[in-house]
Amino acid sequence: YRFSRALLREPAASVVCGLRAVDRGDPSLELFHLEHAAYRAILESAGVETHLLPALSDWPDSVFIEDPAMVLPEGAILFRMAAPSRAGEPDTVREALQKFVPVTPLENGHVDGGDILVTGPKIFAGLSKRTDKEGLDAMGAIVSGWGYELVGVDMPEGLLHLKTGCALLDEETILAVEPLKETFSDFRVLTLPEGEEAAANAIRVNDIVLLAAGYPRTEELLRRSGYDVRTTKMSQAQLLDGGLSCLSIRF
Ligand code: CIR
Repeated sequence: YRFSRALLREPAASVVCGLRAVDRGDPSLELFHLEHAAYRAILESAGVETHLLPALSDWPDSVFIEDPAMVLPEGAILFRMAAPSRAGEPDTVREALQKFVPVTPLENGHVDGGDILVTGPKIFAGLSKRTDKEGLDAMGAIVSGWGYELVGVDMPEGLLHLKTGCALLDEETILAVEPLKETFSDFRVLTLPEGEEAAANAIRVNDIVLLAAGYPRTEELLRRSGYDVRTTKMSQAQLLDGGLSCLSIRF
């Protein structure tokens, strides 16, 4: 959770057509920009140098830049994305990543970055609607060569990605929804208060934990547990099932 850089993607006008499991109305582009800029400013204030990539109108969900690729100290992996309207996104981040790390493309199957939780030498990966066994086998072949163990997680109902339901708070602590608690039996698990499960997609960035605004009991739980919590409005990304982790690739 110590990061010096992050890649972000400016929201495109087409973000109003972004994917969503349940339609609660289109996001407002103007508000999306404002919330995105506030998020970027918080990352900067946490000591992260941010790189904002230009908007891509061909890819409505491209603002959720965490999904097409991931970065480990050893290199980046360019995923293959299962959602047809996102399939071209991995190619759009290749060049930016190559400036910092060697890039290895996934050969088979599908993985979305939102399904990957790196906790250290152990990497958890959700088997979701977006991430399949073939994808994890292909990813496992890459990361095992770098010394990581990849652990597949069967997903509880109703979560888009693994990290829709959990977040790493420090090397030994994970914030998680109740159904994922067992998965993290090697960790201290802070369970989301009932009714605030949507707050699970928090991010630890250097000294702070960033949480979406509007979840007072989760905020209190984290503060009582000793974390320096910052909150930020995520109303527009949330309309498209997006959370804090999705808006950047941190490394
Ligand atoms: C999608 O359905 O792909 C986007 N509307 C939301 C992606 C959220 N990404 C994430 O949780 N990592």
